[in-house]
Amino acid sequence: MKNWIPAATGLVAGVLAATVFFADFSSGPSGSATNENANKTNAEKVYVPYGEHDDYYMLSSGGHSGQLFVYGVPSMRKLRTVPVFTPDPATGYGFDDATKKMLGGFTWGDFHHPAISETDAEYDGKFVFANDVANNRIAAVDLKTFHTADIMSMPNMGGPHAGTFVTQNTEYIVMPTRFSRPLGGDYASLDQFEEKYKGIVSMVKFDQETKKFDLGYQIMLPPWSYDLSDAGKKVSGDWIVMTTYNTEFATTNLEINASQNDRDYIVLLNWKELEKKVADGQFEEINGAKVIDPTKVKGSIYAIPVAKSPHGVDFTPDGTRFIASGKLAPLMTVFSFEKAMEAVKNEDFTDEKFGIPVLPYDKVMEREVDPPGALGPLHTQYDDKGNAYNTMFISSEVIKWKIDTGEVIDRIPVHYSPGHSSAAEGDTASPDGNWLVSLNKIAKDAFLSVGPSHPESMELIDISNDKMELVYTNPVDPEPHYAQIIKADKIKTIPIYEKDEKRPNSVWSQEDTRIERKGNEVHVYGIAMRSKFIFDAKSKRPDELTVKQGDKVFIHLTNIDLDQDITHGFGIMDYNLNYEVQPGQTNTLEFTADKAGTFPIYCTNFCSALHQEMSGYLLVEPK
Ligand code: CUK
Ligand code: CUA
Repeated sequence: MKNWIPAATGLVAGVLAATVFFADFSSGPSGSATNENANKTNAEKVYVPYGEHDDYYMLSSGGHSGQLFVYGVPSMRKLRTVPVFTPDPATGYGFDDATKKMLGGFTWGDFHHPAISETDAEYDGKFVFANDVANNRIAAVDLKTFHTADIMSMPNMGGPHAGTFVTQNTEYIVMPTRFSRPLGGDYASLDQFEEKYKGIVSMVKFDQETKKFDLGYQIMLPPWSYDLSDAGKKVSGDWIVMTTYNTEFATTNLEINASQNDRDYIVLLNWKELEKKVADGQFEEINGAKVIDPTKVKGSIYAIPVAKSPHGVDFTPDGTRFIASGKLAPLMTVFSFEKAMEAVKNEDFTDEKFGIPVLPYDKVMEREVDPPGALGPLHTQYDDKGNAYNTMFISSEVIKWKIDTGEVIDRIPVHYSPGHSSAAEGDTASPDGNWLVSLNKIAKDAFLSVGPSHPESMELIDISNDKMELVYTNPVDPEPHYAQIIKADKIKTIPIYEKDEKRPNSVWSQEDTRIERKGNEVHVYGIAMRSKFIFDAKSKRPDELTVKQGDKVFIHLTNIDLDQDITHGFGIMDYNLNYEVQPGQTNTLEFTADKAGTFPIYCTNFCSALHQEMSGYLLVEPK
């Protein structure tokens, strides 16, 4: 997306000059009597006193940090970075065995779109799913612990940018690819683009009991380059929509070559019918995936023309319409789901591409919304009063308009170049309609300078009245794309990991601690507690671990402090190792003691007044 900033610079600068605008902390009473924010200043609206908590969690993409950023709304205070696709020394994520295995050797990821699990088209607060555009991975974070529960690599993909979206009961997590690519990433000359390169949609299952992913099936599509997608709700609950931006089959200079056609397509597909076809055996097994090919398996997949190079497409809360954002065409296009179904039923097709029937634009399209001077619409969010909110990347504003009539109700400048915005409960069948956060790519001089690269920004907008009001601006690390805002009481975290004597490798009493040697493997069954490590209580020095150079060492550590917030860390000097055990948790660290010498071990997480004393030694006898 950054590559179209240069073309837009003039416009951005123009808007900048015209609308230097800061959050007004002194504004007086406003709004209706029913609005609980009425009669509050902007500063009061975001102020959450000590001891009280925010009304919402905002689960935000951490972009190419690969992590999940967690905020409170309306305070906009950052609560935590949850490591997902990238190792994190602060929590030892990617250092202990289980998380290291989950990361599969990758040291970065590109997480764009969080999707909270849903029940009946409402966020249920159980899990949040994430896409790694860079390495074709999908992750699930358990919202009981805010720990990543599973990561799966998906074959045949070319960057699942167009995910992550869930169907309305989390039957599937949908992951369409951005880049077209030969299946399996095999070699094929770019001259064979149209015939050999494919777009793939992965339909991923997640078992909430075992907390494991399973690749349900994949859909093979033409190399049109898929962008943002969404799953239907209620009447449209069996359907998925996706935008495409390269129906030109450009293989170089996409900036120009993929922007030639006046229309690209929206792909509309019925995941439930396709699921049945897969169950009927109508698939090919390719690189371990069940792949459906629309040139061989007819029906269930359709294309609708849309204004050139669209970006996002989003179903309305009632599921009766979907709204595409033009990106290059300054339009929001409202499509009728009912009319699309009529065209499908009557086989009212204008054309067929790669076995995919094309529906007539003028019959399925209900309205084009084109506010004067608005440029670069990207994504749509909703409130509880039938309004849509669009971010305008180039004209740097959020536009509020009535879905039913297309009437523009209000426009507000944001600073600057918003990608997504996120409304409270905004992707559900019942958005809350009080807050919207604009996720801006450029902050310019809004904050103290930290050098040539400035922070990005999040701007909190009060949308509870007809007129939108900007109430707060927050700097953020690079680079949130999308975020979802969920009512805080829907997320039920656990205070500690329950004691479980049957858990493999766990030790719960000092007498059971021990060091066992099997050939050149050394297994430590140890305890972390305030304020000591116990590797072997019977030893002269229970916190000493002596091994031989070349030994494979496994440190199984259980934190027996069953008190909330008493986490212990475990760092080994010069070994580049650190991991943590949260209250009641057991984690294993595996490493080869390849360096001989004397290495202090210490608790890295402050845990008591005697935290400094919580230490020991690793002694590695030379060969
Ligand atoms: S994309 Cu970044 S602003 Cu990855 Cu959701 Cu539209
Ligand atoms: Cu345990 Cu610090």
